[in-house]
Amino acid sequence: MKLALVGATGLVGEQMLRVIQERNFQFDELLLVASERSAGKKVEFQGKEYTIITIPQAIEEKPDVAIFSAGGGTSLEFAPKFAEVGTTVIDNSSAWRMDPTKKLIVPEVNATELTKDDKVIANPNCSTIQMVVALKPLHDRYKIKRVVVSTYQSVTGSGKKAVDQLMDERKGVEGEKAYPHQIDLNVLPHIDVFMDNGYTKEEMKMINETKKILSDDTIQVTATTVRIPTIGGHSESVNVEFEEDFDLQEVRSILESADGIIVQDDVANNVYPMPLTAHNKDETFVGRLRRDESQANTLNMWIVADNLRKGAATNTVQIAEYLVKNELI
Ligand code: A2P
Ligand code: 11C
Repeated sequence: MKLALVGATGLVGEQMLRVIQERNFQFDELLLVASERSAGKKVEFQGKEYTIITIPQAIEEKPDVAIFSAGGGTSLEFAPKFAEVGTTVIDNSSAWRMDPTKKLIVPEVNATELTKDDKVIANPNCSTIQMVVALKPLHDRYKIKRVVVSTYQSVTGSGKKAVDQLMDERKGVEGEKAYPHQIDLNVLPHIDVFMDNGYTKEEMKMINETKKILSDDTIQVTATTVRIPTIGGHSESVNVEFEEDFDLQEVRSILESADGIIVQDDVANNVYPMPLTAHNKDETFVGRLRRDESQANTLNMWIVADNLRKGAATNTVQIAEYLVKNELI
């Protein structure tokens, strides 16, 4: 198995290497790929020194799997070129997600859709992934009618430049800006670009990707996505209206037995999910489970996950693990 990591020097790429090591994902050969700027640089991984190569060099090597985390433009241009030489691409950008010919996969939810013919597989947006992990088992039992979500998202979702902006502002030093405003001691109701309908692209991703992953266009979703000065992970306040009524104890036990979820819900002892405690973890954490007393059949919950892990690197590596395990590459 020849594995290529495209965007190996980025925040998600670095996290991919950690996840590959921790999960002991097996490969025979590893290609670390980045832009011309990084080509030739040395990176140490599992006691071995690797030299960063460029995308054209990696295509010549015809890897079996290429995990992409190098931005949408790079994916649009190069994922098909890898596919042409027989590589299965798992792409972390938004480039292919809503393409009807491409699968949008969260392993706990819909990995069984994958076949040998899927040469470009899309990894969803981080804030969508953690939400659908929690929604899926509840949707199966009570059928979701409508979701209202507000997010509290980590600066790590915007890449290295944004983490530097937060840290520079903390230290009071001038530096490059990833956001149009100060982020330290502030909250920005603005993630990605604004669209004609007044929503941001991040909000539209949550709306459209959720329907595609759950294979149900009838689910109504509305979202407000917000950047906060934290680095551990994304948090979400999620209000879900079901077709059928639920029992809160049953909701808790469904979530407790679902794959990839840890329920942290003991308010008497101040136990609930937080970015600080979800940081560097692969699971999705769910808490603050309570009935919405203003409306029938409606649940409130709080969902937190490390956006660079389950929201990106972990989900992608899990897709690769599924492909290997089911002999789809
Ligand atoms: P590089 O470090 O050489 O710029 P982040 O989102 O954290 O900034 O990371 C982006 C990642 O995508 C980096 O590894 C970056 O490499 C890589 N990248 C950006 N543009 C290209 C490109 N045209 N070809 C290959 N890798 C790219
Ligand atoms: C953020 N969700 O937190 C974004 C980052 O479509 O993969 C990931 C963007 C994407 O800013």
